[in-house]
Amino acid sequence: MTLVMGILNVTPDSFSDGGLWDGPDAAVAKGIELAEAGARFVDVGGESTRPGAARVSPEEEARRVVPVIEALAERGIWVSVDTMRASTARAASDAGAVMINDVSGGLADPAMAATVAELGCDYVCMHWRAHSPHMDARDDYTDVVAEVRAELASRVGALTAAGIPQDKIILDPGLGFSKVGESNWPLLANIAEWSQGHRVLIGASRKRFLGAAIQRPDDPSQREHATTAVTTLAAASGAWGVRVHDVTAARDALAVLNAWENAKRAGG
Ligand code: PMM
Repeated sequence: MTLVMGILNVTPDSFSDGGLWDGPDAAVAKGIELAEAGARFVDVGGESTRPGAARVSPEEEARRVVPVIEALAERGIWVSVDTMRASTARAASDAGAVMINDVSGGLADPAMAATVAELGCDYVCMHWRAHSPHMDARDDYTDVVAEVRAELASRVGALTAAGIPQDKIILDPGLGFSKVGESNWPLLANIAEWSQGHRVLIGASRKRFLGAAIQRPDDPSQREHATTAVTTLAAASGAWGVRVHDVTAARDALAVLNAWENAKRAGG
């Protein structure tokens, strides 16, 4: 069954939950809540990647995430760290993180691939073209599925050359990253065309393109039902995981899908 990754942004400025769990105690409590709601992983991030966001220093990023990861890992919760930096990936792994989630697929930090190879953990390689201030301008595809497939294949080549085994690499289409509106949908509708046999993670939760689709563009908190629809469809298309803010909503959708598919298998 598709697993759920719960989002825990320990940042003052993420687009949906920024500032809410800013500070280790509130963040740890939120992480425990996500795990209790059924998140297989809690994805801890210390640097916002919202369009236009400025970077934080490596020291500040580690200061935000390490204590939270330690506290969650101590409780037996599986933590992934959402970082583009090899130094943060290593500090997070030392603190107990079991997976590295890199929205740049190794492009932002040339040391990332070798570091992950050495850590020996699972690695989410997301499709990415540019840092936040420049990413919207890079939504310039002629065939988004073919280009994302080729660019991910090139990243997989570089990552495996650095020593990361193929089967440790999870691919993510990077919804909303250099994909402003319509570019997102073909990637969701054609997962098998770009995923090249890898496990697939889908991160649609509350993103702008959902606001556009439901014609309520302004408030991310109004995108929850649309997110749940994407969760259901992504799972039915074989996604390995979904990265979401509302874990209960995702788990409910997956339970419904599971019951549906069981009945289908059992026949009429
Ligand atoms: N999206 C965001 C951050 N990290 N990681 C992966 N693997 N996939 C995503 O789509 C993704 C990500 C931005 O959203 P947030 O501000 O809600 O964390």
